[in-house]
Amino acid sequence: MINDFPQALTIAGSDSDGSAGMQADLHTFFAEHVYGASVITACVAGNSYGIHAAHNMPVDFINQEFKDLADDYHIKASKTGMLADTTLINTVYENYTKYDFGPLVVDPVIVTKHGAMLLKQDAFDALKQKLIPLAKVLTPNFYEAQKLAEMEIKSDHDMEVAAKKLKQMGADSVIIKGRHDNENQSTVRDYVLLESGKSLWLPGQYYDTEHKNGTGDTLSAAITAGLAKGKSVEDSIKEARAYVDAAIKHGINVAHKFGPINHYVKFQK
Ligand code: PXL
Repeated sequence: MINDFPQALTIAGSDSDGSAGMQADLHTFFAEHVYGASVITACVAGNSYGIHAAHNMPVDFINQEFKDLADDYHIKASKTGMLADTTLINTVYENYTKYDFGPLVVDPVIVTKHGAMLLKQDAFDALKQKLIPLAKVLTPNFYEAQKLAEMEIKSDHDMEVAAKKLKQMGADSVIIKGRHDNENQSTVRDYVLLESGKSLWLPGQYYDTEHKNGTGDTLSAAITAGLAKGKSVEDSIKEARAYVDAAIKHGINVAHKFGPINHYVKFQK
């Protein structure tokens, strides 16, 4: 039967070095056994040292990408990555609400591991008002959670308050990725607040490596893959974390500075 294989969509920017953005998402979809389609929003030129140029796609082109997928494919779940500015956020909003592309995972990409800004400051309002209310799952890192919730996070309690605030903005479920802030600390904990109100702390191993570019993209893509296969949000999040953990732990030796994680880990014995 046409379209019975699980299909997922990434709405994101292309990263020329393949470590992050759309490329990381597509690597992840492949590893998770879902077919990956892509709506490209922007392109960045860069490598493991940094981002050196960026271009946004024209709105008409993005509209056409959505239309072509809607006309032919049956996307079961989608995610957003780099959206760059208010125009692109509005374009994605309009298309996403026009077609059926399944539940949406919103990765509120703001800044890269090299410190390059991927979202304009004046686009925060559009992100909050348009995109977050569409999110089945919102996946901010520690920094993005502070920015979006407009508060400092200094304790477990703050993390819980920030997640509640983000849920009140309209996200069904929220996972805030923990920060590693202590030299002697070997674990890092993420906080999850589910649609039902159930919450959980997910402890993970901290790995002292610079090869972590694309970690957030990979996590949100793996959650999207889980949803595309019909898994629950909770199971999708837990399995996505296990994948990212393994992909960092069993790193590959690619690039000199902030290199990629190992998306192939599932194929290795
Ligand atoms: O990992 C965040 C990210 C998202 N999207 C694009 C990127 C990056 C980081 O480098 O280049 C296109």
